[in-house]
Amino acid sequence: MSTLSTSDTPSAAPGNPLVGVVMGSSSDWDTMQHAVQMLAHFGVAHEARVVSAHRMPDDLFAYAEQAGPRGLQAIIAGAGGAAHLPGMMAAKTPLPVLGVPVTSRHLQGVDSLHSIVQMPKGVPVATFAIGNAGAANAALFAVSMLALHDPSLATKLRAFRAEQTEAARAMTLPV
Ligand code: RP5
Repeated sequence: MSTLSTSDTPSAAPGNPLVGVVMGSSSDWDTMQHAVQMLAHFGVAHEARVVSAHRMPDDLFAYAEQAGPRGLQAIIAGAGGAAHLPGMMAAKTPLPVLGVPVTSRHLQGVDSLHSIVQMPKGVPVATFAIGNAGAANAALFAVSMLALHDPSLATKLRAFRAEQTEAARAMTLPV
């Protein structure tokens, strides 16, 4: 990947991505854009790119190895089918990896879910729901982690939750 820094030095400069959003194919974007939109909503610096586990294994290893030194705090990884990307990413970095099962053509993402959630003991991937909700929630979970050390982000997260509470309280039924 030509856009990757090769520096070993941790980078904390403002604007540098804190969350990496990776996916196995551009066909995953319809789902994974919901993670990116959520990070953008909270003003969390992020990046998004295709890193295919089976078509770009060397790039996957390079991304994982450079993620920490580049200053990433978490990686959201989405893939479909035999979804190796999140697990292999977790195998190559100690950073938190949040896995998003993408709906697949033949098994509707149950294959993706099982591939991601069934990590053997010792190398965890935090696994979210299949599809758009999982992508959005993975981003919200990353926001929650970052908010532990960012009071301004914590305030935004509380406001986001309060909006949902108000919206639910305002719900009406047709009876
Ligand atoms: C996986 O295979 C990707 O994550 C995607 O969900 C699925 C299909 O990829 P394409 O054939 O659309 O590139 O690697």
